[in-house]
Amino acid sequence: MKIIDAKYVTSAPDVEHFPQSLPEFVFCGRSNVGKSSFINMILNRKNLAKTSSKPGKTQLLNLFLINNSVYFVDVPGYGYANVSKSQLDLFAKRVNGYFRDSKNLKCAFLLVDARHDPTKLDIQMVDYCRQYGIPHVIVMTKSDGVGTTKIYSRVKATREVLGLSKDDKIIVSSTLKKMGVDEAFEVIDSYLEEEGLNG
Ligand SMILES: Nc1nc2c(ncn2[C@@H]2O[C@H](COP(=O)(O)OP(=O)(O)OP(=O)(O)O)[C@@H](O)[C@H]2O)c(=O)[nH]1
Ligand SMILES: [Mg+2]
Repeated sequence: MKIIDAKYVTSAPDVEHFPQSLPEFVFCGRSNVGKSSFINMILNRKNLAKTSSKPGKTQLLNLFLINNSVYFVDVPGYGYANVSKSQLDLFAKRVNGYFRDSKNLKCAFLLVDARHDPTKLDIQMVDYCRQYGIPHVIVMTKSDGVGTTKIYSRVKATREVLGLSKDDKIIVSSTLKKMGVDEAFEVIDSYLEEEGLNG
């Protein structure tokens, strides 16, 4: 898929508010893990998805329309202590509702921080996808914060903690080094081809 056009469409509380029925790719993970930054990087747009050093920036399901044919969905992050419990509950409700109700979700990009072992909530997210048969791929963000010699052991540890098999794909990513773009599009293209849609 070559990005010809990418634009922000709307922020919606649920899938009923999505303007069109199009194939969707969702980007989820802990608050501040780098979801919005990853979207901007792969779309090669600076601040299309709003990023922030303060967690909890993304609160609704933010929809981006790519080449008038695909949606990228930027969802609220989970599990950040500085956001009130009631707000976290609302975010979780929106994300769970999205997974439950979306009929067009092709693949979930599950982002985890390369610098640390996946958290309990990360593990839950992967288990959830497995349980409901949601195609998913793991993205290890902020890999620039790990020395190049250490990254292999970080990938290995992440595989172990998340219980991934050899065939489960991991994308090592860094927005500073622009790493992970081609790999992300390989995944996206493979799902679009499956649908007979050439991106
Ligand atoms: N060094 C480094 N910093 C990154 C990377 N990706 C994201 N960041 C930084 O991490 C912070 C959070 O990034 P966001 O993209 O806003 O994170 P998010 O997951 O969308 O956060 P919420 O919307 O709050 O859930 C920002 O300060 C980014 O600049 C990366 O690959 N390397
Ligand atoms: Mg965000």
